[in-house]
Amino acid sequence: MNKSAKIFVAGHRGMVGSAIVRRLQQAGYTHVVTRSRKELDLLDQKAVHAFMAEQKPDYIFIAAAKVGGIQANNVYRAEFLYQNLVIEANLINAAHEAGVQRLMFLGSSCIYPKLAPQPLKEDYLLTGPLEPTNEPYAIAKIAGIKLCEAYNHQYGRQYISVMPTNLYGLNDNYDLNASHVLPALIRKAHEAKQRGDTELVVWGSGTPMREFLYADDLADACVYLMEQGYDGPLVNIGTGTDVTIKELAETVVKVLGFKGQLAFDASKPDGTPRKLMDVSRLASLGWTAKTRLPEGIALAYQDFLAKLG
Ligand code: GFB
Repeated sequence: MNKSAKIFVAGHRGMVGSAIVRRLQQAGYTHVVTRSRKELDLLDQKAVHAFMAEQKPDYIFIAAAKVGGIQANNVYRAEFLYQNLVIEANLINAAHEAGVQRLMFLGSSCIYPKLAPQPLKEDYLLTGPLEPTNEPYAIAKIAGIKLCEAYNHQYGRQYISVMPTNLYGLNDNYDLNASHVLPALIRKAHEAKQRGDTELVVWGSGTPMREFLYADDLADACVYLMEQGYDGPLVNIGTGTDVTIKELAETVVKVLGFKGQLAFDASKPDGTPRKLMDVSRLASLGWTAKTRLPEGIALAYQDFLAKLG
């Protein structure tokens, strides 16, 4: 990518989009284009087409999506399916119509079958039934991958798809009903410590296993792949190691200094038992994650505290 190339980052206010913008700016890219939701509603097909026709970016990163943790995915099933389908369809189709040649679409590890062998290889896509709690989101993301593949196949576009594992980092969502597990545990541990509680409630059994990638590492991988001119099939982005939710909770309370006990609320869903990414494709392209979990948790906690004011 030329340092003066016009690069549109869709979703720049979110955790992932803001990390990509930060990474691009650090690397000296001078023409990064962003639009707030007020300036450009990505659900509005006409507006997205007009924006794309006017801007004609050289590169696009699609980090805009309706996202959330296990509960939000499970409850707001219609919004997760509809909004994600429309956002990605508007952006990918408008990019093609405007003649944009290079685009990166960000998906999620939940696109893989619930009971796929571990670690999850890219080839396992569409080999079995999905995890029910996030099936709508996964179906929308799979449609996005297939849309990119179709434009590549039919029109010679270079629209690549990357599948990040579970993410955390700066600008995360700390709303306990909508957030992912890691920000939820940071908030719960912080508040429990402040109140002097003796117990912290963790959802589910604590036995599911998850892999956690710091969002700035993800952004680094995304920019790296674009800079390399990577033009192949979808690529997993993760660390290659996972922990149980119980181990995660133990790490969070240790980093934050909460001294009480963990309790497990079995009335909440566990979701998929395990989703560890096979990151060998990414490693063969020369990229590996850097931020270790306790260090990343400490950085996310600093950001959480800073935003509390
Ligand atoms: O991060 P999370 O919400 O999403 O939950 P998924 C991961 C695991 O942590 C589940 C447990 O087993 C939860 O039951 N957990 C424990 C908690 N305590 C909490 C808590 O306080 N809050 C939350 N949220 N979880 C999402 C998908 O699945 O992962 C999305 O729904 C997306 O589609 C995303 O793919 C990456 O890892 O289960």
